[in-house]
Amino acid sequence: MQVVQIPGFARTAVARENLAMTDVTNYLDGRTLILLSNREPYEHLASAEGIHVRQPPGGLVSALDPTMRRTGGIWVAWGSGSADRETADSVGRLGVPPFEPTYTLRRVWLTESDIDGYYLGFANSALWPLCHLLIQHFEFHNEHWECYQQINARFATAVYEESLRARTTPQVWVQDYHFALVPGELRRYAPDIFIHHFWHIPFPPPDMLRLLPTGVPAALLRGLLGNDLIEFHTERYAHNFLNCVREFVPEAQVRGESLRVSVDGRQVVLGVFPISIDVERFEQLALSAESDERANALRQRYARGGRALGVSVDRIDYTKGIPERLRALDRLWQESPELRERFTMIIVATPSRTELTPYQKLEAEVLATVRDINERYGTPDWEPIVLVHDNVHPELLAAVYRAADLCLVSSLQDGMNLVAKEFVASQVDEHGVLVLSRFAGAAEEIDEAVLINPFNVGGFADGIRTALEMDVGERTRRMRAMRAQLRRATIFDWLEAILARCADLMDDEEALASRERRRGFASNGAGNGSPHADGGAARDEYRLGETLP
Ligand code: ADQ
Repeated sequence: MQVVQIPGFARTAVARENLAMTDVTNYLDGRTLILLSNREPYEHLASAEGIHVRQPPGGLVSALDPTMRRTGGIWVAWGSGSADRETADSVGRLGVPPFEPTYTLRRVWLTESDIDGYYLGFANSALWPLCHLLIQHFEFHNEHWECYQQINARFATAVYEESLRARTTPQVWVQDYHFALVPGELRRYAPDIFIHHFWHIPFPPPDMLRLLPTGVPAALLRGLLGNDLIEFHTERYAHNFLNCVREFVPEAQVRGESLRVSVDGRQVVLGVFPISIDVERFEQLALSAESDERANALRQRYARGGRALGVSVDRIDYTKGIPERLRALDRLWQESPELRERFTMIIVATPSRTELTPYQKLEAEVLATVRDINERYGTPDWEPIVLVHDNVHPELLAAVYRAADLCLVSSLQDGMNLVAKEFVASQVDEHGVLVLSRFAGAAEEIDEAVLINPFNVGGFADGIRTALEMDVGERTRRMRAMRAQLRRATIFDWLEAILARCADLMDDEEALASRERRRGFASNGAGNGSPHADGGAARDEYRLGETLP
């Protein structure tokens, strides 16, 4: 087996490591971080030239990979690459990064039918639409739910096995809606382990969960209540979660004002941690000479003669409001003919979850609507919408964001929306306006954007007009304020805030356990001088549950 190194791969990885980031390892205090996510940080792919390794794009991997490399943790994920089995041992383990291993990747194998039921089925056809309040796309099949339970149990077992191998006390961090049942399952094997969970998408109000068959909402919530800490982007999502617990988990006591739940004699804490991006990386990409050249070329081609340039970047997903955006543009050019030829829109849209019918229909609709708009309004000199129907590398994205005078984010619902933040970080010339859906988590955080409601076509078109007509002074003032705000809240600040909160909670737990032990020793006649009576000794003695079920 030969593994080919992709040019630039190692360089990119090392460059990221060198970026200024707070050393969050302090907060782990020697513990082993076990991370669980659906997507893996390194994927091996077979090709004619041999086996390639690839780091899937995305903010989460680029923020967590350096942390894992420094701390030597364990990352558990679905082994999705075509050559993943050949590059791992018989259990699915391998050292990563592949050319300079510092931590362990544990791959979990899924069959086609597992993926259909757990990932495409329950996670993406039931939970995803419900969490985004888009019930017209909601589909429930009992076999998908059963598969989701089985696969969650399989991942929980893998995490548990890895926790037994960890050299120091493990701390488990679960990512997202693919794994709602993992914390509860893991807690059964390992009652004392510290588990926390980041929920990347909105958490819905109880009426949405009520669309699931009886018993399913309670099972999902009990699974999540296996955590010690659950992290959301916004306070609204945290309160929705608490309202769901009130409604579906009668044995739990909810304390809304302190964002806590008491259940099974344990405390579950909720926290609000809005995710962000690697701001410095986007800024550097946008400032590079290549970006400068690309941005100029883009403006010359699409924004010459005083034309404005708009951009949008999304996966083709019905939550992102792409048809609504196209309707608003259509309305704008219909009602304001003077804006035709004055403004070109670059829409970067990458296919996503193409196995699912709603996604196939949406893609076809987007392509047809763009064609129709271009035919109706286009002139020999002007193409209203330039569709980049592809995945674009971050260097090019940064240049497009930099070149643009406005960025349209029109999500119908969105946990946060990182595109809004990437645009702001890349706006090094400070001339762009962010037109942002009030239903994206980002709208609760970013001041100075032009907020729109994507369901209101006329209002959305007015928002675009406002952005186009905004004078330079106002644009610069707003962008400068957004950039200053973003620099104070990067993905590394997010990571640090979460790990710091975990450290505080673990200290509290250890102090409590230590007090209880002291009480126990006292009643057993053991003195306070016992080596087992302090928190440090408790940590050395840490034991997980006895056996796997
Ligand atoms: P997503 O739904 O994927 O994430 P988003 O936050 O916008 O949504 O992140 C998408 C990422 O993919 C961005 O980094 C963007 O640059 C990139 N991307 C999109 N289209 C691309 C293209 N055509 N080419 C290249 N890159 C592209 C989920 C939740 C969000 C939440 C994030 C993080 O749905 O609400 O913000 O997780 O928690």
